[in-house]
Amino acid sequence: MTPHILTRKPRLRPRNFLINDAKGLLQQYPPNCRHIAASPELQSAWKPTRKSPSIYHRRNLSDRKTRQIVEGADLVLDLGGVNLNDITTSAYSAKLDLSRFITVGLNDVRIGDDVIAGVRLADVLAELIKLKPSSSPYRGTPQGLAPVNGKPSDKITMAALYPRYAAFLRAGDTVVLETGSTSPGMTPMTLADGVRVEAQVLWGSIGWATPAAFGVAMADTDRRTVLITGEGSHQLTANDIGAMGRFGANVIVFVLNNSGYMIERALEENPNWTYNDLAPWNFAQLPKALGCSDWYTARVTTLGELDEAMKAARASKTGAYIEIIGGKMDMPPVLAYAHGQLKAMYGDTP
Ligand SMILES: Cc1ncc(C[n+]2csc(CCOP(=O)(O)OP(=O)(O)O)c2C)c(N)n1
Ligand SMILES: [Mg+2]
Repeated sequence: MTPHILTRKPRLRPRNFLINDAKGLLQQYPPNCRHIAASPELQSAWKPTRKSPSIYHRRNLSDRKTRQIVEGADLVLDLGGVNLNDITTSAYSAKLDLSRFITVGLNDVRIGDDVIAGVRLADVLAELIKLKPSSSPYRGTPQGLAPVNGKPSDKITMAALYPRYAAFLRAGDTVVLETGSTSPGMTPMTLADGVRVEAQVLWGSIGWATPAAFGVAMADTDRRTVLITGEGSHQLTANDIGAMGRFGANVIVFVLNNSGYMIERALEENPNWTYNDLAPWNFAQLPKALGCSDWYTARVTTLGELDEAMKAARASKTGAYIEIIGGKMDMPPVLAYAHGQLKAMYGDTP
């Protein structure tokens, strides 16, 4: 039998405990049998770094081998109860056989039609972890970062931007990801060991990430907080940049300005529907207007400018704010895939 773990962010215990328990559990199986499938929240907390096991993201985000192993597993241990929807299955491309699932919910365990009630997820994990390991501990296969491409004079494309974000992030950073094209763009990226990721893709309420980054920065001043957001989401809560300045939170902020709600354009029949257009703010001027007079700010349109701004932001002792000008319909790969699958996902819309 080939066991796998499928899990999402449970609220029962601090997430790191559960991740560690689940990792411990995996150690009990031979290396070729240990793979993780996770929802966006947990994927982000458990990035495929050099030391961790390979992850089954959504089908079209995962490498072929991991995909084959998870989709062909005899048993999938689903911790928390994954909601299989258009986003989590990557436009319904995942081939997960639910009859092979054992779902350990917060308060019950489901195996086929049988429900065992009154069992807590944390308690089930605590017992499972006691099982005697059948092999030596897991050793991850080192995974490299995506190569950084493009000439300094090139316009900023998503193909060039996401590998740059990945290369920019380093141990000791906590990156906060906004809903929109940012999350599907960042989720497949391998990051350095020691980078923490915060996201709330399950609820996907836009505007969350800017104040969340403020809170994350205040909660742990030993780490550097990096916010990656789209400009549409940012417009809802950008006032919290002022709060960052007021309380001395030295967050590095990246705002992708792609002239509107791009993820909505990607997922709708009519991308140019007026709902997706925004008031054209001068984003790079916001920090000054909001009282962050000593922040580093930049508005970048080319890769050369972006690379320079990233260096300056990293060197800055105060906060930094970089407005990145992107294409109106330039999508990260997984979103581009979904854009081509609208009929399969949503059928014929009236
Ligand atoms: C409160 C709320 N309103 C609306 C939505 C629908 N929604 C999801 S993503 C998005 C657009 C995000 O645009 P932006 O932040 O500019 O990111 P982009 O996709 O353009 O990179 C919208 C409107 C939502 N998820 N939450
Ligand atoms: Mg946008």
